[in-house]
Amino acid sequence: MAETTRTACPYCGVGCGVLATRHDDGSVTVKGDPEHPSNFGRLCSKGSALADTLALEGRLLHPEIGGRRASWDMALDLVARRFSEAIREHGPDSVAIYGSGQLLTEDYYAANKLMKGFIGSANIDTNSRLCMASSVAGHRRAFGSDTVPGGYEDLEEADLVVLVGSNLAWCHPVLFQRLEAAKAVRPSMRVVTIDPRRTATSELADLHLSIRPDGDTALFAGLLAYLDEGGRIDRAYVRQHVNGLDEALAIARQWPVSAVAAATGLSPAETGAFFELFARTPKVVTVYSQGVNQSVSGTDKVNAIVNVHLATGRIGKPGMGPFSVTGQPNAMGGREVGGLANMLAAHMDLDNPAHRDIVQGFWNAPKLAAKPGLKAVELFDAMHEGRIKAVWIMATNPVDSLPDADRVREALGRCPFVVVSDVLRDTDTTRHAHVLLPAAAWGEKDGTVTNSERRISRQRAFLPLPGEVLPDWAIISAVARRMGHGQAFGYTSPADIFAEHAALSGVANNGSRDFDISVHAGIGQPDYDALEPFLWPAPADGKGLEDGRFFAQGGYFTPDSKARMVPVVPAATGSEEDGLLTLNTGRIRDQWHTMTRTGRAARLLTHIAEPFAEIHPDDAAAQGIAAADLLEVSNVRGSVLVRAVVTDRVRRGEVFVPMHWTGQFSARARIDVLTGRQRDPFSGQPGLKRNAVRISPVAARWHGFAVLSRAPEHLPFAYWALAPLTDVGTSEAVKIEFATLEDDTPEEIAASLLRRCTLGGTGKPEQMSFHAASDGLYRCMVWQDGVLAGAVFLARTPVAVSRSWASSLPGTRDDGPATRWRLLAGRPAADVPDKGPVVCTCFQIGANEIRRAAAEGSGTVAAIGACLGAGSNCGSCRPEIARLLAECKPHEEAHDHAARSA
Ligand SMILES: Nc1nc2c(c(=O)[nH]1)N[C@H]1C(S)=C(S)[C@@H](COP(=O)(O)OP(=O)(O)OC[C@H]3O[C@@H](n4cnc5c(=O)[nH]c(N)nc54)[C@H](O)[C@@H]3O)O[C@H]1N2
Ligand SMILES: Nc1nc2c(c(=O)[nH]1)N[C@H]1C(S)=C(S)[C@@H](COP(=O)(O)OP(=O)(O)OC[C@H]3O[C@@H](n4cnc5c(=O)[nH]c(N)nc54)[C@H](O)[C@@H]3O)O[C@H]1N2
Ligand code: SF4
Ligand SMILES: [Mo]
Repeated sequence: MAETTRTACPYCGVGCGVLATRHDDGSVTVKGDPEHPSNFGRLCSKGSALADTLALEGRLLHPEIGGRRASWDMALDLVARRFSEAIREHGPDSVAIYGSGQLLTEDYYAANKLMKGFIGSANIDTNSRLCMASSVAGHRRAFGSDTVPGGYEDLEEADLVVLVGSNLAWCHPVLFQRLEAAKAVRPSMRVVTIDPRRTATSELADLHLSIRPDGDTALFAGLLAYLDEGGRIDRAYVRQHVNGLDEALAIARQWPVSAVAAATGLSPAETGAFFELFARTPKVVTVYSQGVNQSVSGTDKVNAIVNVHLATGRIGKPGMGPFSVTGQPNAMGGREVGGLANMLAAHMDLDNPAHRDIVQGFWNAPKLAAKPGLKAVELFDAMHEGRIKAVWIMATNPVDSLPDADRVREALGRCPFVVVSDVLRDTDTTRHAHVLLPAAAWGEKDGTVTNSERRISRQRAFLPLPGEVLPDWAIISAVARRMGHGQAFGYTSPADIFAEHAALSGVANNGSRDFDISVHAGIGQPDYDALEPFLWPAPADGKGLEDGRFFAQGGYFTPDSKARMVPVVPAATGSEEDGLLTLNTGRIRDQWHTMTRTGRAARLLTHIAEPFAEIHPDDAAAQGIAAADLLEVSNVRGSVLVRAVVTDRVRRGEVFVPMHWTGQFSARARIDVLTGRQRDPFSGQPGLKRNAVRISPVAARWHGFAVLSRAPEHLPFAYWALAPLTDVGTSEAVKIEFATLEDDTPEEIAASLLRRCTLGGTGKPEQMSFHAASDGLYRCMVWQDGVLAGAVFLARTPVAVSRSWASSLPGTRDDGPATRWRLLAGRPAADVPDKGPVVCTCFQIGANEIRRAAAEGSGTVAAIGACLGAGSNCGSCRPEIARLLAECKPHEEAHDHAARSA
C-alpha cells in the first residue's frame, strides 16, 4: 500500500508543504500539500523534482576517518577527544562549529547548546552569516529584536509590492506565484523591481529600476525625504511608537531626486515615478533579499527600507510592511535557536546579563560563552592563522560558498582537525575532512523548520535510514555525551529537543521577547508527530498576536517600546575604475546552491546546463567577445572560465555569474574564488554581490558537446561542464559541454574523451565519424551492442547541435545505416523539429515549440499552457514564457545558447 507523508520542502524559505508518497515498489512521488498555508498545493520546479534526488548513489553512508571507513564509536570518540584536547590545551575559543540554515531546528538547537553552554565559546556561526545577517542586524537596530512583522498574505493584500534585490520568480517561486495570482485578480496592484539586472521577476513589474550596485540606501533615503516633503509622514504613529525621525530626516534631506538619480544611475523621471507611487499608496510591502543583505552596507540598506515604513506607520497592518524573505528552509529556525555567533538561544541577547542568566540556569550549563564568537569570515581567517585547532562543519559547503574560497580551502588544509557532517561523500569540502560523519538526508529525518513568515512546519521522515547514517541532532548529542555532558544531551528524539526549545522560549518571557512558542513546552511524541504548521508567537497563555502581525500598535522590543529609525548615510555606489567591471553573483531557477542535490536531477539541468557570465553588449564588443564564447572572469584572487551570455538585461560595466557550479560540475567555475572578504561593519556579512573583476575572451580551438552512457573518470579539457542525462541512480549517462585551448586534431580530442570512459556493454564498440575540415566540423558516434553509447560533436565555433535532441541519443537502437547516417548528420529526423532550449522543465517544452505555438495563435501564457502544457504544472517558467511571447530580441540569442546547452 502506498503511504503518504506530510512534510516540508528542504529548499527555499517559502517553506512549502509537501506530500511524499512511497509506493509499493519503493519509488517516491511528491506533490504540493493542498492544505499547507504557505503553498496551498503549489510546488516550484525544484520542489517538484525532489523525488529525483533521493537515490543513494554518491551518499556518504558510513563514518570515515582519514578517508577510510570507521565505526561510529571510533569516529565519535575521536571527535570528542580531539575537541576536548584542543579546549584543554588552547581554551574553548580554539574550537568552532560552522553550521547551516539547512539544519533542522532541533539539530541547530543541540549544536548551539553544546557550543555556547557546554564548551563555553560562542564560536558557532553558520552560512546564514552570508545570507540573513544584515537583516537580523537591521531588525535589531530598528525593532530591538529580530522580528519579521508580517506574512505572505500581505503580499497579496498590498496595492504596491516593491521587490528590492530579490529575484523572487526564481528564488521564492511559489511566493512569486501567489503574488502573480493576486495581481491577476486585482490588476490595479502595482509591482516595482529594484535590481541592477532585469530578471524573470521584472517580467511581472510595472516599473523596473536598474539601479547601480549599492544604490539602495540613497534611493530609500531620498524616498524618506520625498515622503516628508509631500506630508506623508504618519505623525501620530511616529509620536507614539518611533524614535529618530528627525535625525534620519536630517540626512535624507540631502538626497533630493536629482542627487538620488546621480548616485543610482536611474533617471530623475523613473526615480520620481517610484517615489510618487510609493507616496500615494498606503498599502505597500517592501520585500528584500540578497541584493540588500549581501553588501558591505547591507545593514544600512535594511534600515533605509525599514525607515520609510516606520515613518509612514506602514508596518504590521494588512498589506503593509518591510518583509525580509529568508533564503534557506530553516534560516529563521536557526535565528530562533541563536545559531549565530552573536546571539543566544530563543532570541535572547548574548550581551544581556539577565538573558544569560536565564539560559545558563535553564540549561544548567557549567559555563556560558561570555562574549560573541567569530563570525563566518573571521572564523576562517582565524583558522588560516592557526588559531582554530578543531572545526566541525555541518550541512554547508564552505569551500564553494564562502568568499575568497581558495583561501578557505587553504584554511581547512591548515586546520589540525576538520570534521564534516554531510549527506554526500564527495563535495569540495568533504575532501578536506579528517573525519566524515554521515548525516540523514531530507526524507530520512524528523524535525521542524521555520519559513520566512514565522511559520513552523514539521519535516517528517518517509524513508528508512540508509547505511549507518544518523540525523544531525543524534550525532551532535552523541559527541556531547562523549565530552562529558551526558545529562544535558540525553535526547532520544527530536521531539525531546523541540519540547525543551519551546519551554526555554517561555522562561521569564511574559511578552518581553518576540519569540515565544511555550504553548508547546514539554510536547510529547504523539503531539509532535501530529503538529500542524503554526505561526509564532504561540505563548503558553494562548494570547498570541491578534492577526499574526507585529507592531501595528507599536510594542517594539526596545527599552521604551519604541522603534528606532536609523540615520543611515548612503555609501558610495558601484562603478569600478577603468577597465574593471562589477561582478554580481546569485542564483538560477533550477539549481540549489552548490548543486549537491539539484545537480542530481537530470531535468533540472535542461534549462541551464553550464556556468555562464551575463555581460552587456557594449562590454562584450569592447573585448571582442561574441555570444557563447568562452570568457575568463578574473581578479587578484583567481579566475573562472564560463560561457558568455551577451545581454542588455545587465547594466553596462557589470557581469553576473551564478554561484552554483563547483569542482564537481565544472573545470573552473567556482565563483567565490573571486569574491572578497570585505564585509558589513554591523552584521559581518560579506559583500558577495559587488567585487571588481576583469573579463577577457578565451580563444577556444575546439568547442565540444558530448553525450555518453557513462561519465568519464576525468575530463582532460580546459573548460567543461558536466550534467546528468538521467537522474543519478537510474543510470550514469551524462552530457558534457567542453572546449579545448590546444590545437589537437578532432580525432585526438574525441579519442581522449572516449578513452576515459567505460561505456558498458560487452561487445566491441563501433565508431563512426565525420570530419569536414574546411567547415571546422567533426562528429563521432560510438555504437555498442546495437545501441548508441556515445556521441561527440566538435566545432570551431560554439557547437550548434540541438541539445534536447542530442540528449535523447544514448540508448538509440541501431536500425541500420539510414539511422546511423541520420544521427551522424547531427539533426533530428525531418518529422521531429528541434524544440530548442528547454524552458519548461516539467514537460520539457523548448523555446522553439513555444514560439511556434505563439505564431499559430497562442498569444498568452495561459494559451501556451493549454496547448503545450508548458507552465501549467509548477509554473516556475511562466515569466520566461511571457518574455518569449513579448519578443525575443535578436541579440539575446546568446541566452539561448547557455540555455541550449540543455
Ligand atoms: N533557485 C534557487 N532558489 C533559491 C536558492 C537557490 O540556490 N536556488 N537559494 C535560496 C537562498 S539560501 C537564498 S539566500 C535566496 C536568495 O534569493 P535572492 O536574493 O532573490 O537571489 P540572488 O540571485 O542571490 O540575488 C537577488 C538579486 O539581487 C540583485 N542585486 C545585486 N546587487 C544588488 C544591489 O546592489 N541592489 C539591488 N537592489 N539588487 C542587487 C541581483 O542582481 C539578483 O538578481 O534564494 C533561495 N532560493
Ligand atoms: N558568490 C556568492 N556566494 C554565495 C551566495 C551568493 O549569492 N553569491 N549566497 C550565499 C548564501 S545566501 C548561502 S545560504 C550559501 C549557501 O551555501 P552552502 O551552505 O555551502 O550550500 P549548499 O550547497 O546548500 O550546502 C549544503 C551542504 O549540506 C549537505 N546537506 C544537505 N542536507 C543535509 C543534512 O540534513 N545534514 C547535513 N549534515 N548535511 C546536509 C549538502 O550535501 C551540501 O554539501 O552560499 C552563500 N554564498
Ligand atoms: S518555492 Fe520551491 S524550493 Fe521553495 S519551498 Fe516551495 S517548492 Fe521548495
Ligand atoms: Mo541564503
